[in-house]
Amino acid sequence: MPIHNEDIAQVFDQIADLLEIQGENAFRVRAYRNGARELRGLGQEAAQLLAAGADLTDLPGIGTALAAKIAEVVHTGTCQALKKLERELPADLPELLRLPGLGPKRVHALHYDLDIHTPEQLYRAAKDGRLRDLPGFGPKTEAALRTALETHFTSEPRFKLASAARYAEPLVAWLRQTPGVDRVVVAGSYRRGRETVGDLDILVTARQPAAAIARLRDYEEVVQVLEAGDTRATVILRAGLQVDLRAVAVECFGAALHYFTGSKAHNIALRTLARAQGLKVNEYGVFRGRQRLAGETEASVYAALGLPYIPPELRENRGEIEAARRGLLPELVTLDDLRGDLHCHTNATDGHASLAEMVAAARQRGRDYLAITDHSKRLTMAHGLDSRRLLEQMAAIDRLNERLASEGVAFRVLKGIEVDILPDGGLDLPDPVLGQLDLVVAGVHSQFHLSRADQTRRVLKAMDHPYFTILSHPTGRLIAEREPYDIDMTRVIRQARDRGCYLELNAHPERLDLSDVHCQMAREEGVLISIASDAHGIQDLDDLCYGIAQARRGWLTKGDVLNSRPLKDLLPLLRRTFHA
Ligand code: DGT
Ligand code: CA
Ligand code: CA
Repeated sequence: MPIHNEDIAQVFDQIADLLEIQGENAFRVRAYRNGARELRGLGQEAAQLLAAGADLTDLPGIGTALAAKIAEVVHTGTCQALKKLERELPADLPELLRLPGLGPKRVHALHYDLDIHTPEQLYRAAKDGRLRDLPGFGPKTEAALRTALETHFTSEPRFKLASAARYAEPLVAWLRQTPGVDRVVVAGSYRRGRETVGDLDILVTARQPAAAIARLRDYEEVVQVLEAGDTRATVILRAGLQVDLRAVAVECFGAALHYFTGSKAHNIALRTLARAQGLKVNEYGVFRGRQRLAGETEASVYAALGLPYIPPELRENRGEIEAARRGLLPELVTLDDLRGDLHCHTNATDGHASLAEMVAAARQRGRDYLAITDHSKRLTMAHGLDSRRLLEQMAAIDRLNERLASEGVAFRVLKGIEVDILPDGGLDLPDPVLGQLDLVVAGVHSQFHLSRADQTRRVLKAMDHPYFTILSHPTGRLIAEREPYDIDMTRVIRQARDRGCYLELNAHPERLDLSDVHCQMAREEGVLISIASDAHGIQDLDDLCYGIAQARRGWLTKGDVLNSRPLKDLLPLLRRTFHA
């Protein structure tokens, strides 16, 4: 297996976490975190650079120690320094880091002050009220951990869609190479584009199903075979992800694909509709009595019930069957519909590619525009821009645009900022500066715990601001890590409608914020959505595909998406018609 930059970055992140848990000095910890960030933003594979004889210490943030470790991981697949740290600390300790609200500093306190190193011990301590007095904890954290641990013990782990894709894609490619295998499709929640996936449900058609099953068992990431029959198997991959494989007959493929794509709620609703027509639907087809009416394709299954094809992302029993019956299904937005990206960072703040590199990468991806929206000054950790530095960046963008125009390139760099929304609803930079930008993306980055009334008031007030254009990551949630802040989204959406501004669907795989349901609400109110990467490096520009999956689940059409507009139509939309 080739070693990807992401694999090495994960090793560095783990080292940084373990060092921080041990209380190592911040400088060393940061070196590994920077190294991980650098690797993720690198335009090429480190393994290829090494093979070409490149000196990795030429990369920013990579010194001799890190370069040696990159080479070690590339050549051996492991890292002795990480192994050593893992031996020094209890094996279950890193698992605690996955709990919401627990970073290395808090895990350090749990380990060294209370000798806690398993989720079970932590749960007992939370129940006994022993956590609240630890430094950095309090009664609120203690209660939140207790709730989180209760679900931790009762629920299976779920994988974020992007992470499931990292395992699914090479596995599908592997299965496709089986002689006699024709179709290989991942069904289930993965195909519906859900933000997290419990397991992978793979369907194949094959001349000899046994060959496909054998090929799966041979896959080098399979660590456990739970079940293997003639036409189906269940295995566990090294990452802990379960895979269900089923071989089905060609003439039933559509019916099986439909059945195993789900959702269960959609399937049940569809079967009810079928029964009312005297029909029966199962994984083999659509039947009237013993006569089989359809099943070779999914479209034939829907057609037999008198319905148009319903895209997988809509199959959640949230009104899609009724809409299909009435001919009111939306024509869902696609990745090709996006003309540009309205949220990204450069190394002027916490990004790791330069302005020129980000622009070149966006052009390479066939986009027509890219808005540069670095952080504002209040985010000191991210080295946020003050007025002076922002004006300098704007001048640099003007020069870059002039150069592109003189070369006859039809691409526009838009001048923007991701300005901090202050706790009182003010914006973190003065109007005379904001007014010179093409757009102002504004977001909440602090005080997540305000009451619902205060948080809502804060955001509504910010939107009253004459230069406010787009609300970034509107609820602040991080999937499986941080709950959304308590905010009245109905009022936020109506305010956006009334004030002529927009909401972002942040496509970062850990955010996917707006949720699908809120996208649907925004669409109903006629509020346009910006599907934005929030890229902090070149590779992140590709995350738009996850935003598209979420947007489709939220019923969005091309017309509902701000950045589906060509530049000439976009620019007037960015100019606010409302003035406070
Ligand atoms: P997940 O894996 O938890 O993210 O969610 P799914 O939707 O992939 O669910 P999974 O893997 O349990 O099952 C895959 C599909 O198989 C599911 O979406 C619909 C279908 N299915 C599973 N069990 C049932 C059932 O009891 N009734 C019906 N109608 N369909 C089922
Ligand atoms: Ca599944
Ligand atoms: Ca399954």
